[in-house]
Amino acid sequence: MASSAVNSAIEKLANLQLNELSTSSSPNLQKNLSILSPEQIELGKMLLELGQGHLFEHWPDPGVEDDDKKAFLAQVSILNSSYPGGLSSYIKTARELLADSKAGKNPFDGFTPSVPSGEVLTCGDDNFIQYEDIGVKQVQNAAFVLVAGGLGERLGYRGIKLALPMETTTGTCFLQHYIESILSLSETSIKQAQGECRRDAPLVIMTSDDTHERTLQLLESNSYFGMKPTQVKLLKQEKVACLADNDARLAIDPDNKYRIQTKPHGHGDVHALLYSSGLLKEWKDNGLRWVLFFQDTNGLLFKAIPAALGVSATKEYHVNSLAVPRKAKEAIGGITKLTHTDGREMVINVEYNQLDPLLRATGHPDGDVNCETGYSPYPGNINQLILELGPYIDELSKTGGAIKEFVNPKYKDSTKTEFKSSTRLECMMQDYPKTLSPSARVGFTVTETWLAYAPVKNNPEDAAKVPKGNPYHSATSGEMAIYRANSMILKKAGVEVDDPVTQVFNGQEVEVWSRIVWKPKWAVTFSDVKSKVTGNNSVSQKSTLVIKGRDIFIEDLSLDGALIVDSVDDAEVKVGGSVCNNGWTVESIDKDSSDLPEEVRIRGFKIIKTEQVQQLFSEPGKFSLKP
Ligand code: UGB
Repeated sequence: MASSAVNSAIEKLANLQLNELSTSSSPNLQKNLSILSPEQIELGKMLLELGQGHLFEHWPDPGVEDDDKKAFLAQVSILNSSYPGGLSSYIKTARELLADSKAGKNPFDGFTPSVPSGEVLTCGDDNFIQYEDIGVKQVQNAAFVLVAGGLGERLGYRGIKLALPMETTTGTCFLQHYIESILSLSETSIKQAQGECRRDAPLVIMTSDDTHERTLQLLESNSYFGMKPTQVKLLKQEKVACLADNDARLAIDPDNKYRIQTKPHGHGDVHALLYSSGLLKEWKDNGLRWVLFFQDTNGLLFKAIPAALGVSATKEYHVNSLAVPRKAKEAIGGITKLTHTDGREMVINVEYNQLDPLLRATGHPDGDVNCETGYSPYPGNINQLILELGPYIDELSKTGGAIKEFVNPKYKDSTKTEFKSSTRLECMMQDYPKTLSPSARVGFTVTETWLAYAPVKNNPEDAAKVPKGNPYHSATSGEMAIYRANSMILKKAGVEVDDPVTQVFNGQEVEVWSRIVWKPKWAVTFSDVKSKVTGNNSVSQKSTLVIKGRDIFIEDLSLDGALIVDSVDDAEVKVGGSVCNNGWTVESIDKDSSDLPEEVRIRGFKIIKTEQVQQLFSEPGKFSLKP
């Protein structure tokens, strides 16, 4: 007993001497060793070894602000454990990337860009319908991953973007629409692939400290919008440490000297999080084959998913990126074929801020410009990725999900020795293919913009400054795009829909189509729409048509006003005849009027509900609505 006490005392003394030796470069840390646990001392030593002694320069004697010192090391512990390879790896990469940036090294050095070829789809034609059919069958083998950790600084909305109404005719928010789309697609998939096993499609939502609580609350206060809570998993990404200078010295938070300043690391974190969560393996064991990634505010994305999944399955793509024709200088990346002088080739997204310099450096003196089609020759990446699960797991087993990072410091002057503000490493989910071997099957699928892409990213002031002809990517254009897409789809299905009128809201000129909205349970594919619309139908421009029930059939309807039809799942309703009323109108509002909610102000208009035919069929059976 006595000898073990002596041994332990000797050991403590030896440790103390060792710790004092290895912290001698920081007298302030050394003075405080007695208040720290062995783990905290290890973290402190690690920081010193990584050249981060400045973090202790302001540390007072033991007894003063001890809790703050411990909280600081607790944060260091999180920063260390949440980054693959820990802080030492982060700082090493940062030093390399900062040196490259200072030297003006082009990340695409040695690569020549050219226009790649991919699958181009036209909504409604036979090819599209065929791919949709194949894709829908595959949905039951798919998991869905929504990246929603972004703060949406460009939009400036105070809430989380997933809670924003996608359109204000029904007020459905993005998350509700996404979840209902997944549920309906799964339902259709299971029906079509008769006899095969039934399982609930998993949905992962990547959140961050900026969005996590509010995302959870949105789900919980709406009963997960009809999904089983066990179907949905939230994975929270951590922010990464900010860098104060070219030596990658960690930046101290200006508001708290005992915190390292942190900033988001980018949507690329999703791969490491999925890998470390163990979900990928679980999905594989459950027989899943696809992982579909998507972003927080694109109300059209599910219109292209079935066909794109059909392309993935047919062409056996390991990676399939969805794209739309891109306007030069539009803030979306360009899908580009890069060929290296050593013969390497890859098809990859070149981010919008890098495409112009890359083109100029490789013999295209005009940079990022439109070609004779009026669009950039490089398809625009809309960051909806479809990955085949097997090869994805194989790759992640090698990389742990780490994605090639970049750094984008804003220098004070041309000497590039000081930053205007701290910077950090970032990574993007679409950079995943960068580490793949040349044998990987990487492709992309282009669909029309009106069908697949209408993000809500820009605040009204910035949207109004977008060059004429380029998309606004605002709440105004995002909502109008929903009406346009639904109108165009009905037109393709044989309905006479009036041409739109042009109006200006929040300084943006937009096409205002009939306000046609349907729930995903009514139709998730073009074939669904076609099967539910027969005879001679017409919808005037001033009209609003809202279809909420599953088995609602539109037959010989003439609509000039507002019509809202809902039904329970066991009711079959035929809607026809002539509906004429004063309807719902779109009225311009002042974006600065403080008595309106922010969701309305950022659109510049509101819907005035004057008169409508509204009918709910709440009993099972066959019904007809012919006003
Ligand atoms: N996001 C996160 O989950 N975590 C983060 O740390 C950051 C973002 P932005 P960006 O298709 O529209 C991307 O900011 O970065 C989520 C592509 O890089 O809206 O400007 C965030 O919540 C670009 O190539 O987009 O540009 C959101 O859901 C182009 O394709 C998503 O990541 C463009 O999107 C995107 O974040 C586009």
